[in-house]
Amino acid sequence: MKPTTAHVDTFARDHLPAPDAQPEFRFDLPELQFPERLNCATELLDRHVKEGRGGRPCVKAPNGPAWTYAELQAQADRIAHVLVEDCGLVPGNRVLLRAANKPMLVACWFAVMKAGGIAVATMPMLRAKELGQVIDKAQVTIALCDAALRSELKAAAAAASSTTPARIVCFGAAAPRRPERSEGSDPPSLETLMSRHDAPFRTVDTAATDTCILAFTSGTTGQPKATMHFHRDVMASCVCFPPHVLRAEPDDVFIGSPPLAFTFGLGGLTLFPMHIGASTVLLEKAGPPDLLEAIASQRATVCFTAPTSYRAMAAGAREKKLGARDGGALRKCVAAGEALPAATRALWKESTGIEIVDGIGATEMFHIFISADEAQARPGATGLVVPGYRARVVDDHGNEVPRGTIGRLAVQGPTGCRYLGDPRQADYVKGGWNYTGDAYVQSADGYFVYQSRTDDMIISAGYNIAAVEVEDVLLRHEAVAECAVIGVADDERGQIVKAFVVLRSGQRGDEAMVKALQDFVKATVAPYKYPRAVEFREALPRTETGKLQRFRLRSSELRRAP
Ligand code: 3UK
Repeated sequence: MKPTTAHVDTFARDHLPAPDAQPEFRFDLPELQFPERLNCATELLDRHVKEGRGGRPCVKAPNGPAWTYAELQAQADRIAHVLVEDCGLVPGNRVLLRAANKPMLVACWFAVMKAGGIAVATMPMLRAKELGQVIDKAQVTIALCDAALRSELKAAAAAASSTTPARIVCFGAAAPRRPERSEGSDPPSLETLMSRHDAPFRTVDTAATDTCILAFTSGTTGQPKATMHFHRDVMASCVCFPPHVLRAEPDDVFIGSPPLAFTFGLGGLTLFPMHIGASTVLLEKAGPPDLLEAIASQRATVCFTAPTSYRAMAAGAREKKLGARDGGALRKCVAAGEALPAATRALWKESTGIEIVDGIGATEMFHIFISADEAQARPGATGLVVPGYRARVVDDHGNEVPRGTIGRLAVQGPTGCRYLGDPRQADYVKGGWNYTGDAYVQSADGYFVYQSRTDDMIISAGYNIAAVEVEDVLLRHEAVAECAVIGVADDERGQIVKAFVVLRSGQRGDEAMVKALQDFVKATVAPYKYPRAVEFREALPRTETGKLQRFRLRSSELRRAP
């Protein structure tokens, strides 16, 4: 009989939360019945080649390589050989990946999967301090790094207290001018090592329950948390939201902004297209202007990005006629990461004809678990529970509250929270349910309406005020480019609503503008929700994944208090 794991290095298994601290996993759909042995690289990559689709386009960069499925497989196979034969990887080892979104990062990711390793992808923007925390926490032994990003990683590896210092192999360096001299001093590049291997690599026969990625949570304060996901979880993410809500086709061309180190990006820009044999365009720079340009030039059809990015692209999208309605190629747009304001949904629809597919996901849950397709979309609501998941709104004791009542969101499904050796497991998972930290209201007909992070609800003079609702109103004002609303301490009212506003260019942030915005809110929603304080900013603090960092706005308020 085969052992229940292919891992020789048992680090991940040894640091799983105790069984009773884990959520209950549910496999309620026929497509969620996974075999005991499962490797996601076999399913997402090798299978297409084996079944004759090797010549189909798979992954490209606008100014870089364009690989078919067979070509990506050949690259991944060479890298897997390098990992095993040159770097000594054994199944279960953690491999840190550091690069902007590009085909070579996807090849490295699949190489790790094929070799039975555990991918620890990192956001390109991370600095040595954060990378050091990742190396220590994940006990990284090997790192594959874009040469352009190597200096911070080298500094991190040198400073890390990890007992097994990471071996760093770099790729993508400009060809050295005098190769004969640099060969001696620098370790060989990944490309050099790859050129010595051209045999196919036999994908390791991993267990469905072997951990294959450690995904670090983004944007929070304090010690980073690493979530653990199995080969089975990766495949589960491909058979819930994508076929039941997104419904993309093999001829679709995916594009978007989230880094592949963020599970939103990994799913939307690699796993989901590859599961159906479609293709994906990866952008190293994917700010709104770059993304807009690339959607047009690549004739992309499915886009994954954050709500603010849609808002920032709306005018350009109309000009460039991106939407299928206007003769463009774009036909499906997914927003996640934070609440999609109804104003942004409406703006994007006017500009492109496309109804955005909103979806809430989380690093802990791997991907989207509440969403709505174009036909079911309801402005201001996230949507309905995605097939394969269960969700409910509960009180502080875990009891479901009546429809229409605000409470905590609790979720169960085929994926769920497993923090790597972390006592905070008990904050996210209670009684078998995952608590995402979001406050929601469920409508009588089942729609989930986002209210706030559970710690973001503003309570002013006894009123519950959801920050996103006030933001949505402000975004409808013509002078407002971006905004964020928080509660700040107030002697008289407990808290007051404060808005941080980024104005459109040409608008003046003066007293008259403050008054205009306040009056606008009072005229649109219940007047008690208006922002008593308004501050104009050049920009708002965001994570690399585009998520607003309200805690940074809150802490800037605390520091200013007398
Ligand atoms: C918030 C949303 C309202 C919410 C993610 C899709 O964002 C992702 O993962 P993170 O771990 O953050 C999770 C938290 O972000 N959020 C995400 N989407 C929405 N709030 N409406 C939404 N549509 O607070 C959630 O708890 O960074 C999103 C897929 C994979 C992901 N990792």
